[in-house]
Amino acid sequence: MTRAYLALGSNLADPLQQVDAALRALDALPDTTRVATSAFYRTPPYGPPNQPDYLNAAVALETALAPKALLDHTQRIELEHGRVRKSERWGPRTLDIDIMLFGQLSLNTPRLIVPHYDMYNRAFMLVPLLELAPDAALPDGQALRDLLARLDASAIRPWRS
Ligand code: 5RW
Ligand code: CA
Ligand code: CA
Repeated sequence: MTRAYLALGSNLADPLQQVDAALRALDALPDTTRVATSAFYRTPPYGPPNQPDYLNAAVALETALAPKALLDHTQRIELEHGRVRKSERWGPRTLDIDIMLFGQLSLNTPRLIVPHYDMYNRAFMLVPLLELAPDAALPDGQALRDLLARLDASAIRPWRS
């Protein structure tokens, strides 16, 4: 069994409902248990401006799935929850599920890069992850709390404050 951490994001079509549906879909994955879920955070959009705030959260799974099988499932869940691929890169989306960490695995393939290629720059990924795993580290040993300390997390708030 491998401990994997996923990042969830939504900024369209009632993000709370989207993420709630995603959690139920993750609970239905074969050979996988959801062992922890972070609080839900309200985060300002990075990337293209003029899109709604995001709901971001993190989930810890114990899974016997292979990384690519887990990716197949998370992409299926995204599509089942109304995600439409738009031409605009990084545009708003109903549901985004990213694999942040998969045990201590490092993987760099065209379809899947683990750890998530930019998580160390994204407070909206690190804050929820560190809530679940304060001692989490990259496969090279870098403590994620040290990486977060370099970022500005001041705009990250509870979804409902
Ligand atoms: C593009 C992330 C540029 C950081 C992207 C960048 C988001 C988000 C995206 C999310 C928030 C990828 N996904 N903003 N922007 N939360 N707050 O999940 F610098 S698009
Ligand atoms: Ca993402
Ligand atoms: Ca994604």
